[in-house]
Amino acid sequence: MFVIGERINGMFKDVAEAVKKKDKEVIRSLAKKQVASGANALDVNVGPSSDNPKEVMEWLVKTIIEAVGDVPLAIDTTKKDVMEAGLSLCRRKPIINSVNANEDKMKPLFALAKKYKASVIGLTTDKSGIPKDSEGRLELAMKIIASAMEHGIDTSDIYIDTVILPVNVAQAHVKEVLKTIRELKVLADPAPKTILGLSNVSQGSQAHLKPLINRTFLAMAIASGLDAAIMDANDKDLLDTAITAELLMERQLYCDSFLDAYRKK
Ligand code: THG
Repeated sequence: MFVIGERINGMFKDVAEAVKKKDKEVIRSLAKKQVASGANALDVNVGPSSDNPKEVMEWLVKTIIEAVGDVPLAIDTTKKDVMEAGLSLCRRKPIINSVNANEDKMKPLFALAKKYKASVIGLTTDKSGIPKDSEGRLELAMKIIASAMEHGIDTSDIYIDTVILPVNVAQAHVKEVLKTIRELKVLADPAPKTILGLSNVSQGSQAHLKPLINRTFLAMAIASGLDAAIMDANDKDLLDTAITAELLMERQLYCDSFLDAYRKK
């Protein structure tokens, strides 16, 4: 499982405050803690309320690199200039988070992916929003894969995000998302990687239920073939669940110390 830590996102109060006060220590310690917990990459999102998102992205990326230089970053923004500002500072192969299936979105961002040798997360959404079923999501996924190929991007550099919504308002979407992940693995050859913004699923649910919903859904998604997740890397039960689900799917050889063995790798 490729784990992208979700925590450096301006939607979290501590991050928004650190940005306002230019308090590097908060960001540095969030970066280090996620990596120590097992994050393979870190998501970086300036949050919804920033009025100078480009500067904030530059400050965040620089601060994170000071703390954990070798860790790949997922630059999480809808704005092209903010995206390029982040990508241009990355040392390790960055991840563009994200494009959707609109050609006017894909064209400039696939150009950036070539320029910075980045991987790309493709959301199965377009101008009409998020499809309600797996057929709609698959159609958009295939559009993204076809367009990537036209732009000379390898399918192995594409992560398809089948877009999970909060279960409290979009309950029927959950099984459609899982179905899309399963079908992507057989429909496209070579198959793209699949990814989810996991915590979306429990947004709006009661706080004590969120970790339970997250880890149950993650186990189901891994059983469906999920390769990567933007998630709470600091939640030890969640990571243990991911490791165990992968073990049960025979993605790792069994031994009694499988949790430690995975973390040592
Ligand atoms: N796909 C892709 N990128 C994404 C998402 C996605 N980036 C952003 C988001 N979705 C993933 N990151 C988060 C981070 C936090 C939460 C959800 C998704 C979250 N936070 C809690 C809440 O809002 O209830 C807690 C907030 C708090 O404690 O202040 O749920 O889907 N490609």
